Amino acid sequence: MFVDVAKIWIKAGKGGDGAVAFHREKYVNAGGPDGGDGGRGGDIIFKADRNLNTLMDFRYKRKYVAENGKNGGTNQCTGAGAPPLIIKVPFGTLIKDAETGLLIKDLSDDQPFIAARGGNGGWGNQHFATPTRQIPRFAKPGQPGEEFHIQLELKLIADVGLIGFPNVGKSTFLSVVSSARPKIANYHFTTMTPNLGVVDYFGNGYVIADIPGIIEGAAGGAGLGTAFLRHVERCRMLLHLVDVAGTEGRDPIEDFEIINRELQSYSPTLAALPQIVVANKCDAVYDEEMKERFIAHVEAKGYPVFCISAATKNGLEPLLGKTGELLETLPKTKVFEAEYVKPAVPSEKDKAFTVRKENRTFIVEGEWLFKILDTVHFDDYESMNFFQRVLQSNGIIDKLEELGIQEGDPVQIGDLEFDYIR
Ligand SMILES: Nc1nc2c(ncn2[C@@H]2O[C@H](COP(=O)(O)OP(=O)(O)OP(=O)(O)O)[C@@H](O)[C@H]2O)c(=O)[nH]1
Ligand SMILES: [Mg+2]
Repeated sequence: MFVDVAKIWIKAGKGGDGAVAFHREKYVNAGGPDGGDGGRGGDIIFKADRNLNTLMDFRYKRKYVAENGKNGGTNQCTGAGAPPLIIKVPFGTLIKDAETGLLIKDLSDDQPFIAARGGNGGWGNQHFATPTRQIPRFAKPGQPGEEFHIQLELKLIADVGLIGFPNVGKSTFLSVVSSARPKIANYHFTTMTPNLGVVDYFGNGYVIADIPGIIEGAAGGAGLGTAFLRHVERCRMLLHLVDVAGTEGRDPIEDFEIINRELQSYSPTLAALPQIVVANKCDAVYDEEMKERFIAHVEAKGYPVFCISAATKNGLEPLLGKTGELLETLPKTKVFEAEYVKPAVPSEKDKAFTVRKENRTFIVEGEWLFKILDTVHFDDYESMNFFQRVLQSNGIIDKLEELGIQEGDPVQIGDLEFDYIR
């Protein structure tokens, strides 16, 4: 089964906690603090892999969690960092923020991409010793790893997109110009999943993508809909195949116009790509006039048109040559620009806070403050002192006083509630 979209959840590892430990040695009493730092949590890394061509695996496994860093140890021992979790995806996979749909990364090269960063390890108590605080009984916990709900979306990478009604011979064409062997049959929607083929062009190759046929109303969901058009969205040009023999009793001019309308309603950018029109099944034409009318129609609209027969391989050379020539003048395959911006993590410097009074309680709020709060051990005198100094040195005490706080008034900071003591 071909799967080209998937929603998954990724979570990088948490950093290991810093250790609280004191140096122990025979004949040495009251050694200094020597608790080591926690190791970094594992990152979540995406890497494009040429051997993959579907997002099928992500149907069955939707949670990807990297390992946590190890906690710090005694004797200044730093905990081990966790290895990254590497997720392999096909070339051309887009990573989007699941909620907003904004593009985080277009994975269309070999470069690994760190999608979620592991948390830093916490500092061990060895860092918190000062001349006046010689026995720090606290250490910092590791930071959490980043986590995201993301949508993966495959947009194949090809130079040329083959578009047209079902049964016009797109797959037959691909099979005679490349070594690809797509299924070919005389019914609609033989092709249910995209096929890629490489055309040899003076030693260089260009890649053609054959996608399922499009019918009238496809943009509204008719037939297989237009979802597959995403696989020709990065193409540099299109080959628009039309059955000029009218083997199914349709008029080629009408077919041509319908497809262009469907393209337009799916994406004006896609519809504006350079198009070469390929009049196929010329071997089976019995109404020469219909064919001539068709050629005159598309030429009048400014499109180059080539008459071929994919079945008898007639007329292929000039078409493939022209396609190669045109490609030389066109920009490279599109790489989509990232749109998503990670919400800024409040930096140490950005110490904004608010204080408000509700009934008698003074409520202090500030993301950074909540983070520090997480690291405080309230049963430890030194640790409490440290927190009090944070409140003092950042002007929070001043602000409380300014708002008229009195001895014994309740103060609430996150989950912590205490009575104010001057
Ligand atoms: N006479 C004639 N028949 C052709 C030619 N090219 C393809 N056919 C036939 O047309 C039918 C459809 O061919 P496919 O290549 O499967 O068509 P398609 O456009 O890929 O069709 P879908 O995958 O269903 O969209 C098959 O029976 C082919 O043998 C041609 O040049 N001349
Ligand atoms: Mg086909």
